[in-house]
Amino acid sequence: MKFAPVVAFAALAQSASAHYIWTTLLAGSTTSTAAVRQPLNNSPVTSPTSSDFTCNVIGTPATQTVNVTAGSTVGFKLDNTIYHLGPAAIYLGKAPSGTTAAAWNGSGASWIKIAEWGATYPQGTSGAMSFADYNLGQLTTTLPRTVPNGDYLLRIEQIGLHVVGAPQWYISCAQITVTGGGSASPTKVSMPPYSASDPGLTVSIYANPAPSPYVVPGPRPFTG
Ligand SMILES: *[C@@H]1O[C@H](CO)[C@@H](O)[C@H](O)[C@H]1NC(C)=O
Ligand SMILES: *[C@@H]1O[C@H](CO)[C@@H](O)[C@H](O)[C@H]1NC(C)=O
Ligand SMILES: [Cu+2]
Repeated sequence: MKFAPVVAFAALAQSASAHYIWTTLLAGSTTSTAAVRQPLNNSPVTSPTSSDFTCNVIGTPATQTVNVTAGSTVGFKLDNTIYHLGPAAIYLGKAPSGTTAAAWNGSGASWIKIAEWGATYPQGTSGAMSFADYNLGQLTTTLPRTVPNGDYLLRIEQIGLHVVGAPQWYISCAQITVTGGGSASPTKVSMPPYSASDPGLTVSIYANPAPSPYVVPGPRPFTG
């Protein structure tokens, strides 16, 4: 009985340290923290309608924009491993002509999804649904070869669904310049690309049997 407060404190400390930050851009052979708009802290964004949904609460602005050849591997490295069950996605947003990645805030219908990590079946050993990104420390994909040259924000989101009805978004944006691209013009969306009532957000990951099929929120990825 008298140890109960100590146990409660330990549990709180563990849940706080279980948050995480996408600190590092991986782009071809380049690794950069300076190209990432560094989040203020590891607290998640808690609503798609938050003004911080596009690029998180910025603590330190990016000081670099990294050149990336279309067709290269791009992604982000975490300061931890993905601790909360839920999907992840990488989006690519084109800075409007006449502006730069550094100057753009991500507004407007400028975004495509280029990768997603969804549910894996059957259920994980914890009794919850399992997800393809769970426990990983970095997520990467191929920058589509056919996207036009120019300045872009590369944005990652991992959505913790561990508290049913209260999703947590772990988001970062990095500034890149694409070279060697093409002339594709895939359909673009604005941020947020879905609403809080999306079934991919309201799902109970603890339901047994696991809900099926699970659809990652947002459009399907463009792979060029
Ligand atoms: C990106 O490429 C341009 C054009 O080749 C070059 O001028 C610039 O220095 C490069 N930027 C970086 C950060 O390497
Ligand atoms: C983002 O930039 C657009 C265009 O410059 C501007 O209209 C909008 O108010 C900005 N949004 C925020 C949240 O700063
Ligand atoms: Cu957490």
